[in-house]
Amino acid sequence: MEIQLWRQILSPYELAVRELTTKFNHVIREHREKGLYSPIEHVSGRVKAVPSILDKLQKKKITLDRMEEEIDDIAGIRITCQFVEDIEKVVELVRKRSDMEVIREKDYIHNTKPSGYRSYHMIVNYQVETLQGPKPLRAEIQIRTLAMDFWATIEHSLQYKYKANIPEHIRERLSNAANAILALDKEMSSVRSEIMDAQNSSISQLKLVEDILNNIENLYRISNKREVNKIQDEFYRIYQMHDITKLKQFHRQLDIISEGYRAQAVTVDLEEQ
Ligand code: 0O2
Repeated sequence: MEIQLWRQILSPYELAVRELTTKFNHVIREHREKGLYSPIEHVSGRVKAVPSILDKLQKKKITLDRMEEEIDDIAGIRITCQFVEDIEKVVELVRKRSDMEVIREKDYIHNTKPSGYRSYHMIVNYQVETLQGPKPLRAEIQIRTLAMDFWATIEHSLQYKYKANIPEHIRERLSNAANAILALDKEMSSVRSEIMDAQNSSISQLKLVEDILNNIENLYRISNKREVNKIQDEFYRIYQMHDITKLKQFHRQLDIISEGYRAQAVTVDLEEQ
């Protein structure tokens, strides 16, 4: 097939990968904006490389004209989570979305592959808009923990190097490493609630500080600079105390002060009209 034709065929898949990556990144942002723990830690995506598509076609004895019908992972999205428990949450989240339709799920978490590979795969129907009109296509969403991803990435690069013939002693080491990853995920799950509490309070503290800084920045526009400098110094003093209750109190007071200044600014505006 001509290179130009490959570009044309793969272009909607590139769009799908960009859109899906943006959408799942937005899920992370929405959680953080609400001060909530996000079950999605990281999102990445790729369009399958042409040689990799050709290898798969050959391996599965698929003709080129059936490529789009038979290969599910031309568009691939990878979602990594911190904990095994988060995977189910992400799966639910994908199932509930109205902009994609799940057509198949493969649970390699409960049915670990003989290689030691663990991951949850969802094949979805997704539609992109192109100059030629709407284009329905399929995408594969791989959901796994950071630890599973670490193992899969290393093993994948060895598969690439050795093709199907990874030497026995390496295979054995990989299998040991897969068991270690399983144990690591279990260990992390056992302290999940403590880790989540710590992360939640750090997210809400970050949000609080962000709100305070925005408030102070706005005050510079509408009030006396010397007054705001004093408020800012007070913020630094409280911030250094590492006391979230005091910080929350300061935030509330700042809100009241800002309200007062805003009301004054509106009155002056009205008087000038
Ligand atoms: P690449 O280079 O990542 O694109 P099937 O459902 O069997 O008809 P398929 O697509 O082989 O078809 O399904 P499967 O087994 O779910 O594999 C899909 C993808 O999962 C693979 O794509 C890999 O990305 C990943 N995967 C599956 N098994 C393993 C494994 O043992 N080790 C690693 N590291 N990854 C795996 P590709 O096309 O094989 O490769």
